[in-house]
Amino acid sequence: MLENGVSVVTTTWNEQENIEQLVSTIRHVLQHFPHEVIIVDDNSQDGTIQIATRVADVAVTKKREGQTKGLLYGMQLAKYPVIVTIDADLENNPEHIPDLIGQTAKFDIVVASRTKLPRITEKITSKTLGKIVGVTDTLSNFKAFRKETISKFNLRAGETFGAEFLVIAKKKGLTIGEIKYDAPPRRKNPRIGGTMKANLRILWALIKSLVLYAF
Ligand SMILES: Nc1nc2c(ncn2[C@@H]2O[C@H](COP(=O)(O)OP(=O)(O)OP(=O)(O)O)[C@@H](O)[C@H]2O)c(=O)[nH]1
Ligand SMILES: [Mg+2]
Repeated sequence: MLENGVSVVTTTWNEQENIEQLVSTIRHVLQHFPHEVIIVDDNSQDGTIQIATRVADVAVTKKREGQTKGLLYGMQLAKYPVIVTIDADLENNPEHIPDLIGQTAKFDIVVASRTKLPRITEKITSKTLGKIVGVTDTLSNFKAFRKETISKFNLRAGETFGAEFLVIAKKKGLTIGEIKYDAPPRRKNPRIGGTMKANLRILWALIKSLVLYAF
């Protein structure tokens, strides 16, 4: 799978401090294989796009639409047969990419699940949706899948931190596998909005995903 090439897609919102390290780790991990890094930036105000343009293979900037839409946008630009999506803030360690891709021989979609989910709302969401989609971290956007599956993903719910992706996969009869990894401790406060807002957004994502699954 790795031999045929990998497109790594990430989205950024004010990731100026992290983007260079992320890209250099990805390149190091994939140094023996054809690969590209695609960065979709939502008009960050901290100069992320300037760094992204220098270090990525493809860097695009667009209006603010959230991570979920950004990932879908980036996937559509991918040129290799396998796609990996990853957060840019170094919470998803690129060292796990080969392991993740290895599992795409067996599953249509492979999710890298964190062994510990820090927020109570993440635990509730993953317990509930996990029963449907069969993975323990349903909000993980660290995933691998074949490019040909993208055409099936007509995301409708807006921001669901990746949960809608898995719900659609399940409804379309795609197989979903997972690897588990220890994520670094989460920063004390979410970068975007406060803790309360982050929890509400997660619960809202759960409700939208359940509705989409039901109808
Ligand atoms: N393009 C784009 N990327 C975003 C947006 N919001 C978040 N991201 C990126 O999506 C990834 C995950 O976002 P985070 O803010 O770290 O979300 P999180 O990991 O659930 O929350 P934290 O606890 O704050 O780390 C990071 O790479 C962000 O830069 C957005 O509106 N647009
Ligand atoms: Mg994060």
